[in-house]
Amino acid sequence: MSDDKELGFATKAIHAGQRPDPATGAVMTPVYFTSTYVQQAPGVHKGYDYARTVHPTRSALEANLAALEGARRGLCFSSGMAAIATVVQTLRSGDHVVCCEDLYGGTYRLFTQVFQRFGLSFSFVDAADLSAVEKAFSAQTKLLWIETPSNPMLRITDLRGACQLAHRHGALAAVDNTFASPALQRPLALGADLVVHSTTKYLGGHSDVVGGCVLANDEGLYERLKFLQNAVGAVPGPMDCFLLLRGTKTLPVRMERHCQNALAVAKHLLAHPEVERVHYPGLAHHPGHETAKAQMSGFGGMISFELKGDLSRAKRMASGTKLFCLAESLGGVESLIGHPATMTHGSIPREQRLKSGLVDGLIRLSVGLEDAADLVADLDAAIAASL
Ligand code: P1T
Repeated sequence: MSDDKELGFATKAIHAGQRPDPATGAVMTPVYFTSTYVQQAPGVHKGYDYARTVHPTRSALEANLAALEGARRGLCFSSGMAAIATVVQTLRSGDHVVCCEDLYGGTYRLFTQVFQRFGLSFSFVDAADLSAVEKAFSAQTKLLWIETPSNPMLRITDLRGACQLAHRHGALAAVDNTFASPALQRPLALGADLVVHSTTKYLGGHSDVVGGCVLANDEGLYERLKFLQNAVGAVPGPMDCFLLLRGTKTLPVRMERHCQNALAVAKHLLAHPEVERVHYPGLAHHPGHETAKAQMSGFGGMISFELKGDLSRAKRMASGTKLFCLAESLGGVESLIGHPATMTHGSIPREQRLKSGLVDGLIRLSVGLEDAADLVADLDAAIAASL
């Protein structure tokens, strides 16, 4: 991969990890539908022994994703949750994790309803406030877990400062970079030890595959994660890897348009008389705007906002759009609208949700690549109809 590291981001998106197939000249990476490989003698083979352990389509994707995040190593998983679980599985019973309090509901559920049963403990803090993060560390803290921008409040954490804090306390810093994608933010360069993605989202980009990945620079850490990838076995299939390789080729151009459209929608909502509050790091009033500007090259495609009026109005509005599909997930070419309190973040107790500002009426948008004027008109019509 060393030659790929010298190339620009868009070039890496298309070429990193991929070469024309030496056997046939096929330009696109073949989808190897095989679970095993012939051996010349017991233990004598071409480096491939069993497809859970190593798979050529997956290896191409892992090299591609590593290059995009500026990482030495990449590992792919069957979902974002599987990737996150594998990072946590590097810990031991008794270890403590400091986490941002605003985060994907499924991550909160995994931490509190699965891993807490195995003797791990988790503290959830406002990671936009580094002094709150610092206070949460104890002698047992082994991991800092950050989402920035966070899901769904679009909070911004100063990654350089947060990673320094983790290291000062002898902990590793892991960043879920799903909302930004490596096109807009590269946490390893800001001091993170691990980057995690739900590749289901911007990296795939077309809402047709579920996947996850972990990227790292440290060889020892990579070896521990690689061991778990094989020992636990939550690996993606070859077709999923192919779809993701197809997706990452257009990541830089898609993200540019996501950013443009989201900014146009956010500005429109901010000026709308029926809108109470807009959360988008690209808006000057957003508390994390300056930090986002310093550590991201664009503000992304995710927005959340509150309408004036009650919860039932918010639900009516979220059900009333025609172009925005009412659906979980994000990061695809098509626009989606969601109601976090009952959908993506329903597994977080209400008091905990409210602590991070996730009110019952919050609406979340994944702004797609359609014409911005059509998206704005769709939202306006749904807001008007919800009155
Ligand atoms: O869905 P999966 O590929 O397992 O990824 C989980 C995940 C991890 N991290 C973040 C920041 C996420 O947003 C997600 C999944 N999120 C949604 C499905 C959603 O609608 O928010």
